[in-house]
Amino acid sequence: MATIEKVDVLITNPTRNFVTLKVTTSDGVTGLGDATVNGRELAVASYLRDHVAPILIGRDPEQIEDTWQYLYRGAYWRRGPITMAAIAAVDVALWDIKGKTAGKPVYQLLGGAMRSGLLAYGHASGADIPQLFDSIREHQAEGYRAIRVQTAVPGLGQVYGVAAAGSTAQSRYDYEPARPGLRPTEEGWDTRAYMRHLPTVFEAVRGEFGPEIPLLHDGHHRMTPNQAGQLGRSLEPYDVFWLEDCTPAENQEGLRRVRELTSQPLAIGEIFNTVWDYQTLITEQLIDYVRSAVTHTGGITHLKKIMDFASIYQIKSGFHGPTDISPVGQAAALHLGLAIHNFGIQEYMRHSDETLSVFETSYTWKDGLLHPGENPGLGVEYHEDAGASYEYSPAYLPVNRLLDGTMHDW
Ligand code: GCO
Ligand code: MG
Repeated sequence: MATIEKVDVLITNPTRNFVTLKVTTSDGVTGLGDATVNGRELAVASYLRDHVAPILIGRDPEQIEDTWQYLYRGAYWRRGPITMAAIAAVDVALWDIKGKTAGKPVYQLLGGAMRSGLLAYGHASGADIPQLFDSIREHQAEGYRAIRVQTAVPGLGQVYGVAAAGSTAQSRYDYEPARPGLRPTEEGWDTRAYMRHLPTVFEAVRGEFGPEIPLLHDGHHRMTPNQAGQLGRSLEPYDVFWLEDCTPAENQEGLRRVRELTSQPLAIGEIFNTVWDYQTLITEQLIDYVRSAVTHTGGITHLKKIMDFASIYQIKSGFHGPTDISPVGQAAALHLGLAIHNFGIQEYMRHSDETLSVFETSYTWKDGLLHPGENPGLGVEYHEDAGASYEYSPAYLPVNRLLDGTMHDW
């Protein structure tokens, strides 16, 4: 029997920080897992290096579920983004190894392909309507068939989801919210101004681009349930595919109020870590899409359980896929998305060329659809020399204040 012989934590910064776990077996097979938690990267690196790597050595790499339970129950301190990202990295690396050992892509081990490709959406944004239209057209030219729409809000400065003014098409395409530096930058926020403005944006976009194209929007945790219900109602005429993170959903029951007020489809979960965060949302059908990333939700093993649970309630996937999910995390999401019945849509932002020089991927993007490819395992190679040439440097997500200075959700 092969055993786990070596566990390495690889940190790199090819335009943004990534933490990657590399597990090597006594047969020389390697597996990769993404352990990147944006803005808190070194905490997961230490968790893995100091507390997980030593207890993995000598274990059977084939025992994925047992290892998952060993790390989850064995920690005693359950859940949380750091623990669950660390467990996810191990889990995904073991699926990669299992695939390589079997000579099959991971999606085959999960039950095989349910579809020929995965519908993906990209991030269009603009400081004003003409810039937004340009950005939507650029996305359409890149092949996107579904597009997320974010704009600036009159009277406010830089806000979530909008690439900095004057950015080139390429940087607008690669919008990235974490900023390098030793402290978070601060943004200003006014929920009422946002709620007044957003329906006018969707009216303009539907007027220009017609009724067909799926349009999405991210509220980024900023509204109360009542406000979210009001916004959802005002978006109903524009057939918005989903309104994401309309409230900070720690209080799952709060979504009951949103559902009372609007039939607008809702997506939640990019900051969740376990099935327990979804329990009320799923059993009461308070959401339509699960937004988790494999990276932040305990890996393929746990996210598959969440999706099977969600399938009973006709809730679909909309896995998190911004640039802070590494190509390894993205590949894992694609294998899972291809194999589950209740796939909905996949978020997809292309990584920078520097990132792709460290992580060589084999997933494909064609006619608006992603596919994980046919290579055994996940299909991602990590070039360690290239990775080592990009040193970690601190970067933080911004913080948000209301106009009177009160700290608000970012
Ligand atoms: C999204 C997310 C991201 C997050 C980012 C934080 O919907 O893609 O909201 O933009 O803000 O992943 O690290
Ligand atoms: Mg989001």
